[in-house]
Amino acid sequence: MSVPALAVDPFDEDFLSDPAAHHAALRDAGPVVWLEPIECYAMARHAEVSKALGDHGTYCSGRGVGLADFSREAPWRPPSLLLEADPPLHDRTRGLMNKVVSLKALQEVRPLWSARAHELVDCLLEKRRFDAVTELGEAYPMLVFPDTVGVPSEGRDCLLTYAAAVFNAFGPRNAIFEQGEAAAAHAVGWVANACRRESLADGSWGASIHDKAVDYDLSEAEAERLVRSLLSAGVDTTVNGIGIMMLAFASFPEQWARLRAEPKLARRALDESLRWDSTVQTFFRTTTRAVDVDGATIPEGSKVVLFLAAANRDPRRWESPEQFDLTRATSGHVGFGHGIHQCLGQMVARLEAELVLEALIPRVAEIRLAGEPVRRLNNTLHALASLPVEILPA
Ligand code: OVV
Repeated sequence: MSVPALAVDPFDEDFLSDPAAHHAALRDAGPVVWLEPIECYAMARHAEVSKALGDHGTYCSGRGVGLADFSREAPWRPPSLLLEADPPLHDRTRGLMNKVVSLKALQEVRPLWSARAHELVDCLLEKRRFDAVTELGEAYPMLVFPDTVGVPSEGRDCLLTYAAAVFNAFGPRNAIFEQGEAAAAHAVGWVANACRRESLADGSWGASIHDKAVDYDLSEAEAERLVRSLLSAGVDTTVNGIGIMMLAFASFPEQWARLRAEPKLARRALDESLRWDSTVQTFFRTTTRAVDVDGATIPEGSKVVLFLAAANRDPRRWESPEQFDLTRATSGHVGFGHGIHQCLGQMVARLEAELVLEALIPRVAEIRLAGEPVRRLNNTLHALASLPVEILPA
């Protein structure tokens, strides 16, 4: 059986401005399709995306999880020792990171992170109208995460610039990629310096990575690169995760009422929000052998783009997938990925979202859109530049 070919470029402005509008065509064309403009295989159905993510032996990460094949072209930056690594190296680095970003570590930061959420919500309530992207989605993670990782206070805006460039670099070298790269030159240097042991605060997660490195047979340079992973993956993802969650509640006011009636649902809100509109839209894998997908063959050494966001709205898997529904069983969503590379920071993301909601629930009766949401185009992230909202005090 042959693989259907589509003339779809998932990184052009039309696609990136409204990815969900294009996902059904990708899913309906077949379990695996060939995207002519980027010369790459693609999967957009939940069953195939989830299976590929779960089969890291066949679908490897070491040749990059963007369009660029690291065995043919130089990576944009030295590869991540987690994201862009396969076992056995990946298991060692992940083992270390699991000890740093642990349940215990999360329990320790919870009181401080909760206090920060309440302070921020106090300010927002006074304003009533604010930008839920800059003044909440960005502001909250920036209030808690950089301090916890232990990076220097000066110049932290570089974290946002850097993360945008990292996620753009998984796509082709289009205008969005080049723009991100140009803007990031200074940020790359700032981040490299922030990852050094001398730059990191004692007792921080970053320092803890350095402290544990010897036990995991990792050099200081490798420890620095693991700190870089926290800074690469921990900012723009949660920024947009919170932003999109606010958009979800503004778009489905009955779900805000439902949450207020049952505040315990706050712990599930981010997962359903990610299922509904996934911050990380795509990641690539490279096949390590010829693989049969439902009768079609993908050759060895092929790049395959996995549409996490399309899988999360696949009607073959989800009932009323367009509906944001806090009571839905979200287990199996691939917004945090699946398998050995599943998001290391998912507990961080869930905690941030939960604490923001916990602070808002008792005090906010309604969240209303106060203007059109504005998208920020990124080759990987479904990102918002602006989300004007008005909150009505309870
Ligand atoms: C999941 C993710 C995104 C971007 C960068 C990294 C990880 C990293 O490990 O550097």
